[in-house]
Amino acid sequence: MAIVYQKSKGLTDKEMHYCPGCTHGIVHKLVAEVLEELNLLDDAIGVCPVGCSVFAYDYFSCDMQEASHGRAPAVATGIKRVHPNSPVFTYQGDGDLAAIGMAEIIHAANRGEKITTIFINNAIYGMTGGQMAPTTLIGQKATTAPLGRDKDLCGGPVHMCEMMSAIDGAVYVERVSVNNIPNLNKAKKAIKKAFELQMQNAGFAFIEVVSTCPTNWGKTPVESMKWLEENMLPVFPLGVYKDVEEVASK
Ligand SMILES: Cc1ncc(C[n+]2csc(CCOP(=O)(O)OP(=O)(O)O)c2C)c(N)n1
Ligand code: SF4
Repeated sequence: MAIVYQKSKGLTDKEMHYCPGCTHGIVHKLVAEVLEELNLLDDAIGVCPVGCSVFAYDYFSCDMQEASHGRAPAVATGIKRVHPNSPVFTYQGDGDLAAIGMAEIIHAANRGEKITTIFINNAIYGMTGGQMAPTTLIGQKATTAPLGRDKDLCGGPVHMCEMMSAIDGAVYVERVSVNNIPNLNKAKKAIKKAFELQMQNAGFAFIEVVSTCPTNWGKTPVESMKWLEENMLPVFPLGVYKDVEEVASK
Protein backbone atom coordinates (compact mmCIF):
# COMPACT_ATOMS: atom_id res chain seq x y z
CA MET A 1 0.00 0.00 0.00
CA ALA A 2 1.29 3.50 -0.81
CA ILE A 3 2.48 5.41 2.23
CA VAL A 4 0.52 8.66 2.52
CA TYR A 5 1.84 9.79 5.89
CA GLN A 6 4.81 8.79 7.95
CA LYS A 7 6.16 10.04 11.23
CA SER A 8 9.25 12.19 10.78
CA LYS A 9 12.62 10.51 11.27
CA GLY A 10 13.36 13.53 13.43
CA LEU A 11 11.23 12.04 16.22
CA THR A 12 12.07 8.95 18.24
CA ASP A 13 9.50 6.22 18.99
CA LYS A 14 9.28 7.31 22.62
CA GLU A 15 5.68 8.02 23.63
CA MET A 16 5.27 11.73 24.48
CA HIS A 17 4.03 12.65 27.94
CA TYR A 18 2.20 15.82 26.90
CA CYS A 19 -1.42 16.30 28.00
CA PRO A 20 -4.23 15.93 25.44
CA GLY A 21 -4.60 19.18 23.48
CA CYS A 22 -1.14 20.46 24.40
CA THR A 23 0.59 22.00 21.39
CA HIS A 24 4.12 21.04 22.48
CA GLY A 25 3.77 17.76 20.54
CA ILE A 26 2.61 19.54 17.38
CA VAL A 27 5.55 21.94 17.49
CA HIS A 28 7.98 19.04 18.08
CA LYS A 29 6.60 17.42 14.94
CA LEU A 30 7.11 20.60 12.89
CA VAL A 31 10.69 21.09 14.09
CA ALA A 32 11.46 17.40 13.40
CA GLU A 33 9.97 17.58 9.89
CA VAL A 34 11.95 20.72 9.08
CA LEU A 35 15.22 19.17 10.26
CA GLU A 36 14.52 16.08 8.19
CA GLU A 37 13.51 18.05 5.08
CA LEU A 38 16.63 20.22 5.29
CA ASN A 39 18.75 17.11 5.83
CA LEU A 40 20.06 18.48 9.13
CA LEU A 41 19.21 15.60 11.45
CA ASP A 42 22.74 14.19 11.58
CA ASP A 43 24.27 17.53 12.54
CA ALA A 44 21.56 19.35 14.52
CA ILE A 45 22.00 19.95 18.23
CA GLY A 46 18.95 20.99 20.27
CA VAL A 47 18.97 22.48 23.76
CA CYS A 48 15.96 21.67 25.97
CA PRO A 49 14.57 23.86 28.71
CA VAL A 50 13.23 23.16 32.14
CA GLY A 51 9.46 23.03 31.81
CA CYS A 52 7.03 20.54 30.34
CA SER A 53 9.29 20.10 27.31
CA VAL A 54 12.23 19.09 29.49
CA PHE A 55 11.97 15.60 27.99
CA ALA A 56 12.35 16.91 24.44
CA TYR A 57 15.74 15.20 24.55
CA ASP A 58 13.88 11.88 24.50
CA TYR A 59 11.63 12.91 21.59
CA PHE A 60 13.97 14.43 19.01
CA SER A 61 16.28 11.99 17.27
CA CYS A 62 19.09 14.53 16.78
CA ASP A 63 21.69 15.31 19.45
CA MET A 64 20.16 17.09 22.44
CA GLN A 65 21.55 18.82 25.50
CA GLU A 66 19.62 19.72 28.65
CA ALA A 67 20.15 23.18 30.13
CA SER A 68 19.21 24.47 33.54
CA HIS A 69 16.12 26.68 33.79
CA GLY A 70 16.35 29.62 31.37
CA ARG A 71 19.95 28.98 30.40
CA ALA A 72 19.38 27.30 27.02
CA PRO A 73 20.59 30.32 24.97
CA ALA A 74 23.85 30.42 26.95
CA VAL A 75 24.37 26.67 26.53
CA ALA A 76 23.46 26.91 22.82
CA THR A 77 25.98 29.75 22.44
CA GLY A 78 28.77 27.54 23.74
CA ILE A 79 27.72 24.61 21.56
CA LYS A 80 27.46 26.75 18.42
CA ARG A 81 30.85 28.33 18.97
CA VAL A 82 32.44 24.90 19.29
CA HIS A 83 30.41 23.49 16.37
CA PRO A 84 29.94 26.48 14.04
CA ASN A 85 28.74 24.31 11.16
CA SER A 86 26.04 22.50 13.15
CA PRO A 87 22.49 23.83 13.27
CA VAL A 88 21.84 24.63 16.94
CA PHE A 89 18.41 25.39 18.38
CA THR A 90 16.82 26.07 21.72
CA TYR A 91 13.25 25.02 22.55
CA GLN A 92 11.88 27.04 25.49
CA GLY A 93 8.63 27.80 27.30
CA ASP A 94 7.57 31.26 28.45
CA GLY A 95 8.57 30.73 32.08
CA ASP A 96 11.95 29.43 30.96
CA LEU A 97 12.62 32.06 28.30
CA ALA A 98 10.78 35.20 29.40
CA ALA A 99 11.13 34.94 33.20
CA ILE A 100 14.26 33.30 34.62
CA GLY A 101 15.95 33.22 31.20
CA MET A 102 15.15 36.74 29.99
CA ALA A 103 18.75 37.96 30.28
CA GLU A 104 20.14 34.94 28.39
CA ILE A 105 17.80 35.32 25.42
CA ILE A 106 18.26 39.08 25.12
CA HIS A 107 22.03 38.85 25.24
CA ALA A 108 22.18 35.86 22.86
CA ALA A 109 20.10 37.88 20.39
CA ASN A 110 22.19 40.99 20.97
CA ARG A 111 25.38 39.06 20.28
CA GLY A 112 23.76 37.83 17.07
CA GLU A 113 24.42 34.21 17.99
CA LYS A 114 23.80 32.03 14.94
CA ILE A 115 21.18 29.92 16.66
CA THR A 116 17.43 29.33 16.25
CA THR A 117 15.04 29.71 19.18
CA ILE A 118 11.62 28.10 19.28
CA PHE A 119 9.62 29.89 21.97
CA ILE A 120 6.44 28.22 23.26
CA ASN A 121 4.13 30.87 24.68
CA ASN A 122 1.24 29.20 26.50
CA ALA A 123 0.72 32.13 28.90
CA ILE A 124 1.38 30.03 32.03
CA TYR A 125 3.93 27.89 33.86
CA GLY A 126 2.77 24.43 32.76
CA MET A 127 5.11 21.99 34.48
CA THR A 128 4.92 23.46 37.95
CA GLY A 129 1.13 23.70 38.09
CA GLY A 130 -0.13 26.93 36.59
CA GLN A 131 1.73 29.87 38.14
CA MET A 132 1.59 33.26 36.40
CA ALA A 133 4.10 33.66 33.56
CA PRO A 134 5.43 36.90 32.07
CA THR A 135 3.03 36.28 29.17
CA THR A 136 -0.10 35.63 31.29
CA LEU A 137 -2.94 37.85 30.06
CA ILE A 138 -4.48 40.64 32.12
CA GLY A 139 -7.33 39.07 34.09
CA GLN A 140 -6.17 35.50 33.38
CA LYS A 141 -6.28 33.35 36.49
CA ALA A 142 -3.18 31.52 37.70
CA THR A 143 -2.36 29.77 40.98
CA THR A 144 -0.28 32.81 41.94
CA ALA A 145 -2.97 35.21 40.65
CA PRO A 146 -6.20 33.58 41.81
CA LEU A 147 -8.23 36.70 41.02
CA GLY A 148 -6.56 37.10 37.63
CA ARG A 149 -3.43 39.03 36.59
CA ASP A 150 -3.67 42.59 37.85
CA LYS A 151 -1.87 45.07 35.60
CA ASP A 152 -1.24 47.50 38.46
CA LEU A 153 0.48 44.81 40.52
CA CYS A 154 2.23 42.74 37.86
CA GLY A 155 2.39 44.78 34.66
CA GLY A 156 1.03 43.46 31.39
CA PRO A 157 2.04 40.45 29.32
CA VAL A 158 5.56 40.63 27.90
CA HIS A 159 5.63 40.78 24.10
CA MET A 160 8.78 38.90 23.18
CA CYS A 161 8.64 39.24 19.36
CA GLU A 162 8.16 42.97 19.62
CA MET A 163 11.17 43.18 21.96
CA MET A 164 13.39 40.81 19.99
CA SER A 165 12.74 42.63 16.73
CA ALA A 166 14.30 45.76 18.22
CA ILE A 167 17.60 43.95 18.82
CA ASP A 168 20.19 44.40 16.07
CA GLY A 169 21.58 40.85 16.26
CA ALA A 170 18.17 39.27 15.55
CA VAL A 171 17.71 38.72 11.82
CA TYR A 172 14.36 36.95 11.74
CA VAL A 173 11.51 37.19 14.24
CA GLU A 174 8.06 35.72 13.63
CA ARG A 175 5.05 34.89 15.80
CA VAL A 176 3.02 31.89 14.64
CA SER A 177 0.42 29.51 16.02
CA VAL A 178 -0.73 25.96 15.30
CA ASN A 179 -4.45 26.53 15.95
CA ASN A 180 -5.59 25.59 12.42
CA ILE A 181 -4.10 24.07 9.26
CA PRO A 182 -3.18 27.33 7.47
CA ASN A 183 -1.45 28.61 10.61
CA LEU A 184 0.26 25.27 11.16
CA ASN A 185 1.65 25.46 7.61
CA LYS A 186 2.83 29.03 8.24
CA ALA A 187 4.46 27.90 11.48
CA LYS A 188 6.38 25.19 9.66
CA LYS A 189 7.47 27.65 6.97
CA ALA A 190 8.72 30.06 9.64
CA ILE A 191 10.67 27.33 11.47
CA LYS A 192 12.18 26.22 8.17
CA LYS A 193 13.23 29.74 7.27
CA ALA A 194 14.82 30.21 10.68
CA PHE A 195 16.99 27.12 10.17
CA GLU A 196 17.81 28.09 6.58
CA LEU A 197 18.99 31.52 7.76
CA GLN A 198 21.14 29.85 10.40
CA MET A 199 22.76 27.64 7.76
CA GLN A 200 23.53 30.84 5.81
CA ASN A 201 25.24 32.15 8.96
CA ALA A 202 22.84 35.11 8.98
CA GLY A 203 22.31 35.58 12.73
CA PHE A 204 19.83 34.96 15.50
CA ALA A 205 16.31 33.78 14.58
CA PHE A 206 13.34 33.71 16.95
CA ILE A 207 10.04 31.92 16.37
CA GLU A 208 7.30 32.35 18.97
CA VAL A 209 4.47 29.82 18.85
CA VAL A 210 1.26 30.92 20.56
CA SER A 211 0.36 27.68 22.32
CA THR A 212 -2.10 25.93 24.64
CA CYS A 213 -1.97 24.47 28.14
CA PRO A 214 -5.41 22.86 28.57
CA THR A 215 -4.45 21.31 31.91
CA ASN A 216 -3.51 24.52 33.68
CA TRP A 217 -6.07 26.63 31.86
CA GLY A 218 -8.71 24.21 33.21
CA LYS A 219 -10.17 23.66 29.76
CA THR A 220 -10.74 20.82 27.32
CA PRO A 221 -8.49 20.67 24.26
CA VAL A 222 -11.26 22.12 22.05
CA GLU A 223 -12.10 24.89 24.55
CA SER A 224 -8.38 25.69 24.81
CA MET A 225 -7.98 26.28 21.08
CA LYS A 226 -11.04 28.55 21.13
CA TRP A 227 -9.67 30.42 24.16
CA LEU A 228 -6.31 30.86 22.42
CA GLU A 229 -8.03 32.28 19.33
CA GLU A 230 -10.35 34.61 21.23
CA ASN A 231 -7.99 35.76 23.98
CA MET A 232 -4.35 35.20 23.08
CA LEU A 233 -4.23 36.09 19.39
CA PRO A 234 -5.60 39.64 19.90
CA VAL A 235 -2.87 40.24 22.51
CA PHE A 236 -0.12 38.39 20.62
CA PRO A 237 -0.76 39.19 16.92
CA LEU A 238 0.72 36.68 14.48
CA GLY A 239 3.11 37.77 11.76
CA VAL A 240 6.68 38.55 10.78
CA TYR A 241 8.18 41.11 13.16
CA LYS A 242 11.60 41.26 11.53
CA ASP A 243 13.09 39.83 8.38
CA VAL A 244 16.47 41.22 7.36
CA GLU A 245 16.13 39.65 3.92
CA GLU A 246 13.01 41.72 3.30
CA VAL A 247 14.64 44.86 4.67
CA ALA A 248 17.66 44.29 2.39
CA SER A 249 15.49 43.81 -0.72
CA LYS A 250 13.54 47.06 -0.19
C1 LIG B 1 16.30 27.46 38.92
C2 LIG B 1 14.90 26.91 38.88
N1 LIG B 1 13.88 27.67 39.29
C3 LIG B 1 12.61 27.19 39.23
C4 LIG B 1 12.38 25.94 38.75
C5 LIG B 1 10.96 25.42 38.75
N2 LIG B 1 10.38 25.37 37.42
C6 LIG B 1 10.40 24.26 36.69
S1 LIG B 1 9.58 24.41 35.22
C7 LIG B 1 9.14 26.00 35.60
C8 LIG B 1 8.28 26.81 34.68
C9 LIG B 1 8.01 26.19 33.37
O1 LIG B 1 7.13 26.95 32.64
P1 LIG B 1 7.33 27.25 31.11
O2 LIG B 1 8.74 27.63 30.84
O3 LIG B 1 6.30 28.26 30.72
O4 LIG B 1 7.11 25.87 30.37
P2 LIG B 1 5.82 24.94 30.22
O5 LIG B 1 5.92 23.96 31.34
O6 LIG B 1 4.59 25.82 30.29
O7 LIG B 1 6.00 24.32 28.89
C10 LIG B 1 9.65 26.37 36.85
C11 LIG B 1 9.43 27.70 37.47
C12 LIG B 1 13.47 25.16 38.33
N3 LIG B 1 13.30 23.93 37.85
N4 LIG B 1 14.72 25.67 38.40
S1 SF4 C 1 0.78 20.93 31.72
FE1 SF4 C 1 0.25 22.26 30.01
S2 SF4 C 1 2.19 22.68 28.88
FE2 SF4 C 1 2.49 20.89 30.23
S3 SF4 C 1 2.09 19.09 28.95
FE3 SF4 C 1 0.19 19.57 30.04
S4 SF4 C 1 -0.93 20.94 28.63
FE4 SF4 C 1 1.21 20.89 27.92
